[in-house]
Amino acid sequence: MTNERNVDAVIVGAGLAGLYQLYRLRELGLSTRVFETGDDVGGTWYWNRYPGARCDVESLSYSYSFSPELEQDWEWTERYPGQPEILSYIEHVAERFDLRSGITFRTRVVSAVFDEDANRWRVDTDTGETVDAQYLIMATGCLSRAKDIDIPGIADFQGATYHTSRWPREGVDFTGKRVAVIGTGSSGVQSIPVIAEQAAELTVFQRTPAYSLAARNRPLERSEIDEMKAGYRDWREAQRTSGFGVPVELATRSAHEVSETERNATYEAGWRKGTLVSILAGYTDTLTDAAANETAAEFVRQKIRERVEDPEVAEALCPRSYPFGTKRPCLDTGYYETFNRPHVSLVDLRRTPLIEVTPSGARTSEREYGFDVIVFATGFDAMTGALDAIDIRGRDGVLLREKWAEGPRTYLGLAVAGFPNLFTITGPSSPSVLSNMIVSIEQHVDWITDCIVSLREQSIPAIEATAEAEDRWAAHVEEVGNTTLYPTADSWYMGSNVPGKPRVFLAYIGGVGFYREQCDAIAADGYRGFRLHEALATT
Ligand code: NA7
Repeated sequence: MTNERNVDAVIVGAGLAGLYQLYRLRELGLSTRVFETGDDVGGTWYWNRYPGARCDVESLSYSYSFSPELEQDWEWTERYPGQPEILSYIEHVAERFDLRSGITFRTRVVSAVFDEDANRWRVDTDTGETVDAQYLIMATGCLSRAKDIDIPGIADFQGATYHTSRWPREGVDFTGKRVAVIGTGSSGVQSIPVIAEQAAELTVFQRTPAYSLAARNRPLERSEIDEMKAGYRDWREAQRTSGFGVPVELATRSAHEVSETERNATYEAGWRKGTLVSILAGYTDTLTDAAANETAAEFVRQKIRERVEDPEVAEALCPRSYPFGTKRPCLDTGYYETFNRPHVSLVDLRRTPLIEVTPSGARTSEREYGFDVIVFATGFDAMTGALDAIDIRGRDGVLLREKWAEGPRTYLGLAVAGFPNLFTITGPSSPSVLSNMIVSIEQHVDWITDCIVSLREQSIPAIEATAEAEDRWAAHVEEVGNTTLYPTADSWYMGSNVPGKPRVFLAYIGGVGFYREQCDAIAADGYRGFRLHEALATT
């Protein structure tokens, strides 16, 4: 029923996380409402329809593992799945498990208030519905709220503007148009080559260059699909115990232990594999030692120089201001080669800053440009943006975003002290964006589901992280983060892409497998670090 007002659980969001959570709770026979802003399922893959949008994890790994039949039946066509194929997959899942019937679309949750006497959440939506639920499960995504675009003059621009994460369903025709793309993270790097195919002129505004690696995307061969399907269970297990949710052979040596020739041969082999981590995984210290990292960074820069004909443009495209891998690397198809095309140009905003958008284009410190269309590929208020956008009030009326004013604090990225019965799937301080998301999503959903089962078996009405456990987890996340180079970069992992956002490492780099062990041990230990509110009287 999608109109019940009093349910066991409300799930916010119908992307990969919300759908699987709905599936699991329904299995248990719990009454559930799911609210989704979009008019269909898909979350990230519903909204990010920009040309060239593609997952940077291989399709055979970027898929649900919970149903062996699903994993055998579904046929991926490409090594790296494009957005339309992923969305079809998610739609298939929704159809196959009859999930749409449990979702209220075109509805945004605007507030959720915890009632301490009843141990329940009151959830309000922008359509005026109020629903009462024992558990509130946030499946709102890590990269779902676009960052406010902080460039003056946008409102006066006479042409069309688009944000990559809110792309029109019907697509955009760039034929004959003078197009600007602002931003060169994954969304820019993926869309720029495709937009260049159509546009009359394309100008790319780059503030910080990405380290982008050639994806070597290709159709999947029958034999590799069959091989994966034959051993899928073992592969899934290896994913769950791996560092990043994608099994890789672990390095045993430091980059300093080998000669430059040997190092470059290792990097070359990684480059040929064409995965996000294949160069990073070459040596034990790529992400922990600045000098070791620099050897890999320079290898990638050299590849950029080989792909770009104009040496000046190539240098401008070479990242230098942060270590390789400390901002999520990109996987591209023809990105650098696009700058060899005569109608494509690069504006280096470090050299000539962007002053404003004008009615007819944009102005840098150097000159004015005329455009018909501006595409913003300017990124997200990652990890906390979607949660902060909702008025979530816990114990004593405390607002979650106020509690998080100095940076998010959670226990395991799953729960928050002062917010009983609230669960955050892939929340801040969990591996989430530092992993294959779908592996982390399944782990969190399974953990939350088991937790709910345990609470219900013991008639415990509420569970709440303790402030001490939360403090210890925050200290651990920070400590582990500080053993790496991640905190040295100005990245969205650190919150530093959003002006005024506290600089905190927003994800846990302890590794997917190690993290899972900790979560499981805490559950096995009677939910250590959580306060279980008194069992209900059984009389
Ligand atoms: P990202 O990776 O945050 O990239 C955003 C890009 O936009 C980045 O190059 C930014 O430069 C640039 N940017 C942001 N604001 C401005 C302004 N005001 N002026 C100029 N340039 C700006 O977001 P994506 O959507 O590409 O990718 C997000 C993740 O999705 C990605 O990592 C994958 O996991 C999938 P900056 O670096 O801030 O100097």
